[in-house]
Amino acid sequence: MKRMLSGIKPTGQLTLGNYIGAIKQFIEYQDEYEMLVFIADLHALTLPIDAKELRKNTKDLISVYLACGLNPEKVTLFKQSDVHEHAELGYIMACNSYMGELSRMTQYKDKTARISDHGSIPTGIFIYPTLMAADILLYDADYIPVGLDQKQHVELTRDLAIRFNNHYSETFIVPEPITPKTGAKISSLSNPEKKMSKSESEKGTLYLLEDLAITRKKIMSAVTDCDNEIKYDMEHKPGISNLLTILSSLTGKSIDELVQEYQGAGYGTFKKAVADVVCNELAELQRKVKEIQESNIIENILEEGAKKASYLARKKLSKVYRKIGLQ
Ligand code: AQP
Repeated sequence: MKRMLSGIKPTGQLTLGNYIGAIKQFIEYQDEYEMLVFIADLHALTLPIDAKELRKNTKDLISVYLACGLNPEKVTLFKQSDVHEHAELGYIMACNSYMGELSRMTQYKDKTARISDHGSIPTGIFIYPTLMAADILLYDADYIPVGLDQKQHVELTRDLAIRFNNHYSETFIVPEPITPKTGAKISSLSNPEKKMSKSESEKGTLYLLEDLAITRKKIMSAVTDCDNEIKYDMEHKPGISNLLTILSSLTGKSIDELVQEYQGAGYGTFKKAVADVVCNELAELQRKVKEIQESNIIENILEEGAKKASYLARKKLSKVYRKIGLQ
């Protein structure tokens, strides 16, 4: 069975972008692949985060994974910081990478551009992709399901794996990214040119666990154009195209079908339809999250997951140590 791995960082409240671009894919693939899904809590430290908030986000993230249908009997679910080999191989990957290639990463450029002129840029943002490469290569993952924003990091991981294999002999599987056909990039509702992000504007971001009256309000006031025609055109009508993508991802209907269905309906009716579908899906999700958080199953699941992941990680890291002369 081929292996698949992915993770999300608990940097803030999870968004509909994380759900459509990542989590929904994990659920689809869990029967087909041997899956490892982790909480990328070390990655959450790349920008300053309060300890209490990190703990809460971590608990919410594992609850969302379970509420969405990730089955711990099939999927190894664990916390990155519980498996110390991630940080160790991360260091080796940093030594195996070049400053030039890391500074070309789009996410690094975007995130540093957002830090004010006076702010210092944390080193963690710079070496984020080398830790991510370690996350992937530790487990010999064949496929990495990601949204478009993370594809470049998987490509760098491939380069690092090939470089290491060439230098020290065959050690790592070279992974391939998988992006969803629809929903690989969900945009902000208030600025559809930009990605919907945990750390972006609250008005443009739909949070999975927020009050649904607020969710509905944000969708009804999503930025669109003024020609009132429901049509997919990312360049000229990014707002409506984004809403079509969201609706298509959640209903399973194709964009063409939806365009036909809402022809002549007007933006108000269309937005209401999107809001109904999103709110129904999130209401069910929120109900399950509450149930899981009241049930005390989380600790056991993470403990079991960490044991399984550590076993694999230890074996791989020891092979790496032998190759490079540390053992
Ligand atoms: N807007 C999005 N559309 C599609 N996929 C998305 N993902 C994130 N945003 C979108 C996918 O979610 C997974 C986990 O992402 P992450 O939290 O580890 O990192 P990120 O991509 O940096 O997510 P955010 O929400 O933008 O976090 P912050 O604001 O903290 O940087 C990945 O597979 C990602 O592609």
